[in-house]
Amino acid sequence: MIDTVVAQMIADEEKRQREGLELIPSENYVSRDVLDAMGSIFTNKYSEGYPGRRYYGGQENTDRVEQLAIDRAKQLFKADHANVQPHSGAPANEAVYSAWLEPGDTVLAMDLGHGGHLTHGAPVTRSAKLYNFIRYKMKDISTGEIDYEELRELALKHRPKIILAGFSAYPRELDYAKFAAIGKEVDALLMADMAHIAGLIVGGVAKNPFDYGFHVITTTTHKTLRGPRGGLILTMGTVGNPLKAPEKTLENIPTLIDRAIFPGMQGGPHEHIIAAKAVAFGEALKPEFKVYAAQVVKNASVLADALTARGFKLITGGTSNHLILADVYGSFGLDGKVVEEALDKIGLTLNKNAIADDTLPPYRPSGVRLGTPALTTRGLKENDMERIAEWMKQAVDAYQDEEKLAALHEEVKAFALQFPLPSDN
Ligand code: DSN
Repeated sequence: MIDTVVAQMIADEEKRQREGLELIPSENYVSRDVLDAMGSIFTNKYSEGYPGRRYYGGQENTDRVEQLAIDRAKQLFKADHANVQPHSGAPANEAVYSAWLEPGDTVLAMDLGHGGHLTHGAPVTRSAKLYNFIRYKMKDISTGEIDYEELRELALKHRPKIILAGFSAYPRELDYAKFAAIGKEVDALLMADMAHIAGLIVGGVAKNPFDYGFHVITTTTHKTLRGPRGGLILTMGTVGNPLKAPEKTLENIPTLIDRAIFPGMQGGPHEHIIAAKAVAFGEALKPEFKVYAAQVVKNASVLADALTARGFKLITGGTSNHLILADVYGSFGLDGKVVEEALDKIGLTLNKNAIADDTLPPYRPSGVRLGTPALTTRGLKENDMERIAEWMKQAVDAYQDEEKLAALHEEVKAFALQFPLPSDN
């Protein structure tokens, strides 16, 4: 690389990733093929529109690569249609809202403090200013069970146009059949934001909301799905001409969403990222990906037990997916920021996170959130989880002891270096 300044920054980041252990549950390591596609010459091309219906010339290759990404995504999720153009998860969610709602319409979504995502109606977002978000919660924080009775009462009272199942900090599986029954009762669009667990769904270790009658799935492509940073919307229904406005019916959802993405919200799609999505979807279709997804869940379960044995109080009492939420304030009297910083110092990366009905503020919440997708890609197995839990406990105990933290950091580094990055191949 000629720009040595940026080259140095890239080299430093690679070193950080190589020498540390990545526990942020929304992060992962992509393959060399995914990296190569992202860095490909497709970045030079404008291609507004969709395959076969573009507004610029020279689309013989973009059409092929985008169609391949669409076909693979449909196969992975058993969907009627896929829009592979969303730049990331937030615009994917906004596109669904804009396709189906009028300003002032109501959405019933999971409370942010109980695991929901910012784009599910946090007051600071653009969507929350346009639409009316009502929130459902867990019934019992010790098990994580959603309060489906309250969810139904809220749906009957507020008649939401969308019922949204999905989360960014919830360690249990949702009961999609219950969501679907309630959605049917009030005639709502059933939307699932599966950004965190998309890789687990296609890997066969989490349920697919389409099997329960959901109409739309949104996801990012870079978390458990292990692709480039981007978004994806999957739909059931009839695919029409995106250049013509169809009637607003559930059957027309694929076309309504295509139109909401382009020309509604975005201009030229990022075809280099779409090429990388096609590569990642191809990888996720291979049998090895099922083995990976199963190992992610096994590792998370063992890590949750190992942390519990060391005094970490886990929200919902454990995990059924890739994600763990620990109440470190309740466990050790240290807030999430202190714990995040102590672990950063030893090369274990995770994030501070609010817990349900947190009494501490968002920048200094009671919890930390961690998970196993990236560790598993790196090749770590169940036995290694004990070691990680032990390092976490030692770092918490020694959070003010810089010498001890430095010694732990050396141990983590020596261990991490035994596991190559997938992009080394
Ligand atoms: N930032 C993502 C996560 O970590 O869950 C969601 O937007």
